[in-house]
Amino acid sequence: MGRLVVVSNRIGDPRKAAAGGLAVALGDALSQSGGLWFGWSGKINESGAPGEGELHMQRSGSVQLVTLDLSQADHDAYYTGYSNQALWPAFHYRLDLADFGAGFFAGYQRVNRLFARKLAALLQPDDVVWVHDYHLIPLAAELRALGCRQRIGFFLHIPLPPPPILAAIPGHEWLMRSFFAYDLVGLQTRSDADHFARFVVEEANATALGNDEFEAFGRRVVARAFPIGIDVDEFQRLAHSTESRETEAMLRDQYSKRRLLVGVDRLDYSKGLPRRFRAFRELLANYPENRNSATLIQIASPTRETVDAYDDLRRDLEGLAGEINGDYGELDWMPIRYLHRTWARRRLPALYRCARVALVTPLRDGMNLVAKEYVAMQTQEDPGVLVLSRFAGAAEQMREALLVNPYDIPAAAQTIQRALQMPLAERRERHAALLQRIRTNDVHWWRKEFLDALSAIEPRVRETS
Ligand code: ADQ
Repeated sequence: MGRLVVVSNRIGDPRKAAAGGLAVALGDALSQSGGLWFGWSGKINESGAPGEGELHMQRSGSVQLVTLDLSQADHDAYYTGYSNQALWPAFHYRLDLADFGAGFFAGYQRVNRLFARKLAALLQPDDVVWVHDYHLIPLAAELRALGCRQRIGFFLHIPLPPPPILAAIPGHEWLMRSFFAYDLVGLQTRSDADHFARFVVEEANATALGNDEFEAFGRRVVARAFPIGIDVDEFQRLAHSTESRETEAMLRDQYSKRRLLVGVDRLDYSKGLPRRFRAFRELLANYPENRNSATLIQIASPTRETVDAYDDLRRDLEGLAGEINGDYGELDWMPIRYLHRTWARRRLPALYRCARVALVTPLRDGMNLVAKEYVAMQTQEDPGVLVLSRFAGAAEQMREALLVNPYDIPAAAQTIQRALQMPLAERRERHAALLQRIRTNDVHWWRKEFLDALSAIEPRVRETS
């Protein structure tokens, strides 16, 4: 295989300790083959012209990190606008929250064209290009228009909704056609892959050729599920860090008489946080033995704060936490500890270890790595229980979790109660099965499966007309 070129909206420096599992896994692959990681620098040039941006190049070992500044207009239309106010809600089944402003779409196209122009100049003929996520769906089409014939793969980290929802997106024909400029499209789950297949066959008259291959618009594409995993070993190593050990000692001391439940999310409406808080309130109301005992620590990191829907959500959650603490709290016990901030990655293992139950209850999620991180951090001797939404991509693989419908609040409360009361033998049995699966299908497996599938595709035979 030639050089690996990874393209994503934001890039991670694989050598930085704070880098997450994804940055580590992609960094590994980039270092092995030598490579390049291309993305937005995170900087906005307020006086910059739309469709233009300055390039920055940096080395991290054998990996070249190339970033691009965006003008204010491009950032607002491409990132805040089309990516996060149109595609993100629509792909999470929330057409009611989607805003398809005309300026957004033009900005999305403009930035993808800009990325393609800058990237094409850096590509070598035998490079393998791996594009990530919904910000960059049309990138391959723009690269092909500039004459790039390299193998190009795409991975969608968020869900792909069923055809009736996709068909409601203005310009969906163009969006779906963009997928056919790739050689390989990776999705998180079999059900996402099934939505892709149904959509292209029903709406784009694609021919299903078998083996997950489709032909339309004079090109062929393979679309298949590659469920993303975590770096189990890296995460377990983090648990030995000084910060993690100190945090664990502090939590065990502070909460020695309580039963801890944990939630760790970005503060996003897809994560189902208000319903989670309501289910927790129902638990306290219906199962009084949990009063003065069960404590939910909810960490919700701020994201996309300029988008109104996120502001409404923040206010909702603060109100709910205040109400529940007011109704049920005691002088020496607060039912909900709600922290609206990012928790240092090195301290996450401690939180997972101390929690008897993890609540991972999104209304819709591509995968959800917190579910896997929680399982990785439990001890075999005395593992905690994962309560997992059936609408998280992770539910397809993690059947031994307690699966819940987050819309059914009384049933969710009942499931949390069941998790809190689960006998040790059952906890061990479920945990062993889950741990084995997340170990086998970890992030290194995911990366290898995807890149092997991409390498197996011969680019010259992809064009059918
Ligand atoms: P996210 O929506 O960000 O990712 P998720 O998979 O839950 O969702 O989390 C990604 C990482 O962020 C995890 O490693 C987690 O520990 C960390 N994280 C989340 N909240 C945090 C907090 N408050 N403080 C500190 N760290 C926090 C998108 C998709 C997911 C998909 C991933 C990967 O939306 O469905 O699983 O990409 O493909």
